[in-house]
Amino acid sequence: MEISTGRQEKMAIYKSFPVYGITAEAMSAGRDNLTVVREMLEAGIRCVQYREKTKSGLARYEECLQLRQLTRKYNALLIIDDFVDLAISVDADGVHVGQDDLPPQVVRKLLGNDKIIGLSTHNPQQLEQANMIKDIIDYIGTGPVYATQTKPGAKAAGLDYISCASEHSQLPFVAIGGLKAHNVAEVAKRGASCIAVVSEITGAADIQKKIQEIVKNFQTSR
Ligand code: TZP
Ligand code: MG
Repeated sequence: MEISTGRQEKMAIYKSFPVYGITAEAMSAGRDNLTVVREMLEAGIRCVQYREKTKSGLARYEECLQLRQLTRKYNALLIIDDFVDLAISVDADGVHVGQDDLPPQVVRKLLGNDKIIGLSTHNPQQLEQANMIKDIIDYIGTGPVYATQTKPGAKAAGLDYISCASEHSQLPFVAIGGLKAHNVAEVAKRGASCIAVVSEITGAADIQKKIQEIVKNFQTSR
């Protein structure tokens, strides 16, 4: 399958900032997702994933309609975690799926060729499988790097998995899991060029300042 210009343009936006933002309203110090995402966008984040697993379908839809308007204002991507129907309904830029979600090939059929697809991977075998479908998906997630409360039950993949992705991934990858301002330098040293930081950002008293700190610590070690 040929990579469409729509997908290429979206991936150029994805690559334009080193921090990938993800919503987690339950870890947002009482603020709603719209408020938190606005702060992320003001700080320069250009790729926002909507990840809300327990809200109702209607609540997710109404919230994503607002997030779609907001992300468009900033020329930023809106990626939906898990729910392909929601992504289509709000004209999001793509979908992020895990190993136990709809297979990427099926997601690609449903979304068409202009949207981007991200796939979570947790070990070298899954990374090799992602390489084999590199014309179907656009990027992979690699982690959890460290243990995290944000994804209960997930076992840490460790820093060595980031080195492995740097060496072997044929797709852009975003390191995720337990990343904080104080440890992103380690991940940069293993060759990552993009990091997803969830609770450290959503829970920060000053979100913009926290993002600046993360970017500074990450960039100086690359
Ligand atoms: N996938 C792997 S770890 C994770 C996801 C969605 C959550 C990471 O959250 P945090 O708060 O940055 O550790
Ligand atoms: Mg999922």
